[in-house]
Amino acid sequence: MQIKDVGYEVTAVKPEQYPDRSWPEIALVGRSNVGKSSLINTLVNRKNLAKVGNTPGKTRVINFFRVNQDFFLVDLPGYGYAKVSKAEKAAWSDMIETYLNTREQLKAIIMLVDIRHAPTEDDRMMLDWLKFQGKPFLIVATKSDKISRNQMNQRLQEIRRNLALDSDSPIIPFSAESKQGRDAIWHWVEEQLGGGLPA
Ligand SMILES: Nc1nc2c(ncn2[C@@H]2O[C@H](COP(=O)(O)OP(=O)(O)O)[C@@H](O)[C@H]2O)c(=O)[nH]1
Ligand SMILES: [Mg+2]
Repeated sequence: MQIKDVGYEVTAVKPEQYPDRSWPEIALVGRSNVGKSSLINTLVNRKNLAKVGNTPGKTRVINFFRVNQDFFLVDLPGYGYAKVSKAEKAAWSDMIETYLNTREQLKAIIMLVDIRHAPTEDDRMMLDWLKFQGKPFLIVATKSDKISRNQMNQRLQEIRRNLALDSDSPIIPFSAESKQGRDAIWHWVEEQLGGGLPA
């Protein structure tokens, strides 16, 4: 993907605030602190387009970033952050579910898991939903720079097993530090956008 133009578009907490455009959208989901904002910045070659390392759980909104006047990358609130009230958790999952269940422009979903850790119950719930709803999804195993090359395949297999992924479900190791996986993720995104975009 040739990045010609990227920018922050809008922040939303409810559907009326989503961008009023028909561009396709690729959404990122994952636990708080898993590296969603870092992945967006790495993909678009910007240091701080999406704010990284905010107090975990602080991102209570949906941020839309435009790419090349063609499509949006959508940064959803992180789930699974322990130190918030039940009511607040319910509000977040409602925000995430409303977007995922109703947004017609949503073409595909990237789900992030930390390569070092076993997926959580929240991760499994998200994955069950992804399998059920039928849109394409990609698993990205983040922070791959934190483990050795030897550990890598073992960790990927472990995650695959833990999430009961089909053997044809893609899983890509990624590092915002080394940029490992960046090209493969772009390749997948381009496939989802279906060549309907200008070259
Ligand atoms: N070593 C390393 N740290 C990362 C990587 N990706 C994110 N981080 C760090 O993990 C923390 C959370 O990242 P962030 O992108 O804000 O996660 P988000 O809450 O999912 O948006 C920050 O301190 C990042 O610097 C990575 O690939 N490698
Ligand atoms: Mg973030």
